[in-house]
Amino acid sequence: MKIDVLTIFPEFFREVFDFGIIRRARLAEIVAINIHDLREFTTDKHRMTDDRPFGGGDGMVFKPEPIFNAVEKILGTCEREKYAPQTRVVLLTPQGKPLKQAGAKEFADEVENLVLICGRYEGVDERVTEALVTDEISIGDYVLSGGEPAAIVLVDAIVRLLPNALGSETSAENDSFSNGLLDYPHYTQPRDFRGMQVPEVLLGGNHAEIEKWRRAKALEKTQKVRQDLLIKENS
Ligand code: 6GU
Repeated sequence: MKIDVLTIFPEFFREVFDFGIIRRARLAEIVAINIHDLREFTTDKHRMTDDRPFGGGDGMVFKPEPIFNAVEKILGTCEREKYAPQTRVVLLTPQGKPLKQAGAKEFADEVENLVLICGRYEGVDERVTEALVTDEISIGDYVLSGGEPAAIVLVDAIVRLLPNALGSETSAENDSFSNGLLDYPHYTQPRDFRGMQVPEVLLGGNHAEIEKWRRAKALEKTQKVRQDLLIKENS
């Protein structure tokens, strides 16, 4: 998968993709991630990426031109209808569709070329959404000052699901959400830590009993903190 990120803060991404699973996936050429400075795609003297909103109101709005120029350079076209297959242009915005594990999985399974536009809270010229964007995504019901942290979250959620991104010692199958439940509790050495004991069932080696216990704990946890996961079908 190739991922191109459009941002006014390229420095924000300087080291975040240099660690752990994402680093390994990049080195193994499972994914290539390119960060683009939107300012490089401006054509005016002051290299302005934003301007005041028509109709008045607070805040600044991203101008369409730098974003169109950037997408045209990256994809060879700025007409959504002419994108190559398996290409998606995502606008990160609090107005987007909430990101879920199933959505990340769909991207990992189907997308070859991913362009991420980091919006800003005040907004992006609507013509970007109309002509370029295939998906608008939000990472949750709270406000971030820009789409950059959301782009990092989205990249992480997708890359770890790409084939061979996780080592054989880890697996995405048992992750929270992949089965509609939160994960079960984990314990490691020592058995007795400051008087706190590892549950007896985990020490016995009875794998059927261990599975049963884990399932019960996952359900209990989900019941307690995320009842919505049990009620609606939105893994
Ligand atoms: Cl994608 N962007 C911003 N600015 N705020 C958010 C968000 C995105 N998702 C949740 N809040």
